[in-house]
Amino acid sequence: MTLIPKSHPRRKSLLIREKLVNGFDNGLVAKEGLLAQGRGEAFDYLLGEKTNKMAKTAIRVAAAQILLADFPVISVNGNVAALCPKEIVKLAKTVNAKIEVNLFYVNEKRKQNVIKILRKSGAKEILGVDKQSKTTLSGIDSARRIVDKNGIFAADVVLIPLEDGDRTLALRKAGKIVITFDLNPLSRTSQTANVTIVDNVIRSMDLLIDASKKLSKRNQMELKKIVEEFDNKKNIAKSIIEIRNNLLRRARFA
Ligand code: PTJ
Repeated sequence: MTLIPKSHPRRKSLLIREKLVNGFDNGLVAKEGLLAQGRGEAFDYLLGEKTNKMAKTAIRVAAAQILLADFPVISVNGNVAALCPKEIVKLAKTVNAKIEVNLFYVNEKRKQNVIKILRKSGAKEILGVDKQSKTTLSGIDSARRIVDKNGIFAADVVLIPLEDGDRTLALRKAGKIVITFDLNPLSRTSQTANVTIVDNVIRSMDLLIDASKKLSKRNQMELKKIVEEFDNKKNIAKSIIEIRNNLLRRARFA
């Protein structure tokens, strides 16, 4: 592991990067996952590397939406397994959701490594493992359409942090309510999801757990109101404006 001095101005960001590199070395993260991280870093930089008001609003709505679900499922890929496996397990327990390993770049060995880290983090049941319960989402031709018929396929609400646009679209077409974490407010996933948390998953997963705990005391009517009052497109637009404002502020001092 590279030693990052405590005084380094970009220490936090570099430590997140290290998690991904370690995840890659330990067979959790795909090569493409490192590129996805780089893209995320760029947007995080432009967003000011903090959880903004819009992300906090989306987190609250996401918590309400998951608590309203009959059958919520959290989809875990290589990047998420490297970044926040403990938080995934904690969230699943808090909101009574299933966990499904669902890789974009299909690779059996990597899948086993993801399962191992989730088990080590306390997960008892992990879906997407049993070959007998494999089924396919329509609308995608590649192997990426494979899901678990007792998991994502049956879910009404799916949490898909850092997802590919094609599959997000396929999930929406299959009638799922989709929640995502995506630092790029312009991505197809961000634009297609029902609730988009434009923030670094490593910062906001804990906030989603906290919001879920808080809102679990509310009744269904109150939760529905939170969801109904939310406009995802408007909220994403505010994040894009935030990026513009951050750039203008920097340009003034350049
Ligand atoms: O492990 P696999 O095979 O399932 O592959 C996972 C990746 C992430 C490689 C795969 O789903 C993929 O290629 O995703 P994309 O299409 O590159 O999209 C990832 C999105 O997540 C991009 O819009 C990034 O900006 C964003 N992103 C990257 N890191 C983070 C992030 N969003 C939130 N938090 C991050 N840490």
